[in-house]
Amino acid sequence: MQVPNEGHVAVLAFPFGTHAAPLLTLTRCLSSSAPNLRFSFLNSAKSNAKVFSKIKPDDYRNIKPCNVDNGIPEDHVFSGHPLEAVELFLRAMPRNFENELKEVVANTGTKITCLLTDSFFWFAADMAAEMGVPWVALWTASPCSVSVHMYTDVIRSTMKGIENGDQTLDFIPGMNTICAKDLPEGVIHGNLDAPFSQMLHKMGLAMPKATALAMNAFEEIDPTITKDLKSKLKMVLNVGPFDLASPPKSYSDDSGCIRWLDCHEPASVAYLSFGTILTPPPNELIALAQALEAQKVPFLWSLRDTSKLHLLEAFLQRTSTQGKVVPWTPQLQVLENSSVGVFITHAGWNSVSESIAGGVPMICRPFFADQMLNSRLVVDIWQIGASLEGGTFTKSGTMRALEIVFSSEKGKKMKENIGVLKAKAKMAVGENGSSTKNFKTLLKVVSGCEEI
Ligand code: U2F
Repeated sequence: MQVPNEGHVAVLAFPFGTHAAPLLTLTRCLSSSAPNLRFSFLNSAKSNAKVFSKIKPDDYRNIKPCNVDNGIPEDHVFSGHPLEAVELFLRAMPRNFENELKEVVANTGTKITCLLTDSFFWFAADMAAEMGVPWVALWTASPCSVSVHMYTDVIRSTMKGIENGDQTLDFIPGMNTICAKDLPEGVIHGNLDAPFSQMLHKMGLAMPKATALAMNAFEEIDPTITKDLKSKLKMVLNVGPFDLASPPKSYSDDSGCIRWLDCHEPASVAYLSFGTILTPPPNELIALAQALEAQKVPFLWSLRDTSKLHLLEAFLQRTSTQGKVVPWTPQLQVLENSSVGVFITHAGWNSVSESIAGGVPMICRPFFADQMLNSRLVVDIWQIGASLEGGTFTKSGTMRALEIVFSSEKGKKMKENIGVLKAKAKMAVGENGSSTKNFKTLLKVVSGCEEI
């Protein structure tokens, strides 16, 4: 495909959770296909340092990290509220991005020809219109969850006054099995006026103005929702799963996780991780530890040192040959290792997607945001995982869930189902696959070759 010699793509990242990393992955895929384009990656200094430290300079020659103001006032003393840094950043938007964009244009002497942003940034619709350039939004989670935010007003008016959490969203295409209680907070429950809820609401309203909505998913995973989104938006481009489309060339494994996994029988190990933001409460961590020990399941557990404190020293000693507890794992490679038989997860989208790519069934313990939706998709729609009785970790409930995945007919079926989904994902990123075709279209949009 012919790509132009000029062009300057401004990439605007959301610096919390696992948002900037997949946006950088997509940027790297685009930049290696269009080496003549210039990419400026606008993100907080902290998040830029983190995401760029994981890749080699040779892999981002035409991508320049640019730091934006994180909105934290000098001498600010944090109160300990988990969303404080996020809310300060939201308050600094869009001014911080606008200021940095001016700098970037002045320093490079090249104007912006495309805005590629985290889809959270609703203000990019007007920004792009003013600049007269395309706006490409990346939704880093599932098609189902973005659809929920597009339908927020419909959900609010239809479900007004309904108290039953089991009420389904059967009035939205593809959501017959999704229940009110699966919705992220800020849609119908929780504080609808909180800055984060408002951002998501505005995002849903702004989305039809986007030139294209890109997603780290593949069309075959949710055809009904993808079709519906296509009928509402200018362009919907599922271009994932990123980890299959562009597997990392190298990884670091300081704790020797892969070596440890290699010493285990196929599909015998439980891998545990709860993403980058949350830690289950101490009582649940203890119940989980008791279940693993009682069930004698070999386990690899990604657990930050601060959370490890909640596990009794005696447990860690007793299970030192049965399990391995480390602060960070090369998760992609872990899930691809044939010894892993189950992934105990919070159902963050990246983790779900990586588990599908590895063909590993899940046990889901969702906590917030899109995690309840993802868990519903995993357990009831795709049937590639189990949930927990009562929704939280108890010793007996976790033992039961482990039994289901490892030793029941249902568990066998989950393994088959996830194998089928994995094969579809591989096809999607293959030579003539849907994600590959969508990526080519995305490349045209970003490089200015597509009529818009
Ligand atoms: C937020 O999710 P998180 O960042 O908490 O969780 P994931 O989406 O599952 O992403 C975790 C990533 O961190 C990696 C792992 C994933 O790519 O491979 N990782 C690792 O490499 N090693 C480890 O030991 C532990 C993790 C949010 F909370 C979710 O609700 C959203 O779905 C998600 C995406 O928007 O962002």
